[in-house]
Amino acid sequence: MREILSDISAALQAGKAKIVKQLVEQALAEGVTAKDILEQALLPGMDVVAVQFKNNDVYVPEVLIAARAMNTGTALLKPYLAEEGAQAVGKAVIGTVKGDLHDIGKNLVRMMFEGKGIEVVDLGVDVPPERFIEAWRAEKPDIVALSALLTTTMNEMKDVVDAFVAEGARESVVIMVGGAPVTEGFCKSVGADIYSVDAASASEEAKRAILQRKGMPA
Ligand code: B1M
Repeated sequence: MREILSDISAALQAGKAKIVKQLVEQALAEGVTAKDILEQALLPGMDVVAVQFKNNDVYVPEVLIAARAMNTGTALLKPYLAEEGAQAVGKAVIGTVKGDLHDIGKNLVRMMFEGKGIEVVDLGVDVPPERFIEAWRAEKPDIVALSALLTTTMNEMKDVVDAFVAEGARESVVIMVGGAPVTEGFCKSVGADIYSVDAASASEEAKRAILQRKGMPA
């Protein structure tokens, strides 16, 4: 099992999406769990790319193809990350904030939400505040989930919170924030409700918040 996990990680680092796909399918067929594939192959593979990027050993094009390979791999895990018989508990609107094109973490949060039975409307990346408001009007979600990976774009989260205040809708949604530069203190400072460090805890917090809103036992 270790060997196939390190092969998946190596293929991801090399940006070989087709090979990642084949190996992830093979690992699943061999009984390796989706959680192990995510936590012991895909995420560590992306961590290696992140360090190389930071050190200028690789550049945007290489990172982009590695990111595509990562998204190909995680998409295959989606059905396996869903909880057995998870019932629809509520609805979330999710997006990466304006100016930010990073979507791997946001996609993981979406998958984990879906795994908890939360219906997700995914607005994609580079989403301006007014688009979150439009989605709120159309979808009436319980949760609005914001992702940001850049120190320059995390401040957009405040603009989204402010847009909900201006709309008179702030009390009608739970606003969750996350992404590498985001912290609990930042969450409080922009007036959001919940900060989560990773996708798994975000989905647990989201489910708890939805059940609480509906007065159901968490
Ligand atoms: Co970008 N990039 N990037 N990049 N990139 C970072 C973020 C950076 C830290 C790399 C570095 O220099 N060390 C740096 C930001 C520095 C800073 O702001 N201080 C950076 C930079 C500078 C840039 C560009 C400006 C580079 C350039 O053009 N010169 C540019 C900006 C483009 C833009 O957005 N406008 C850019 C571009 C790109 C690519 C397009 C090449 C690619 C993105 C492709 C894609 O997403 N489809 C990319 C990538 C892949 C990265 C790194 C290497 C990896 C990010 C990632 O996907 N990690 C990243 C380095 C790093 O993070 N160490 C980097 C894996 C993912 C699973 O983790 O997204 O953190 P993450 O999600 C986590 C948690 O944060 C959390 O859950 C996940 C884990 O379960 N989470 C949430 C995320 N959202 C959440 C929401 C929640 C709760 C939890 O609730 C709602």
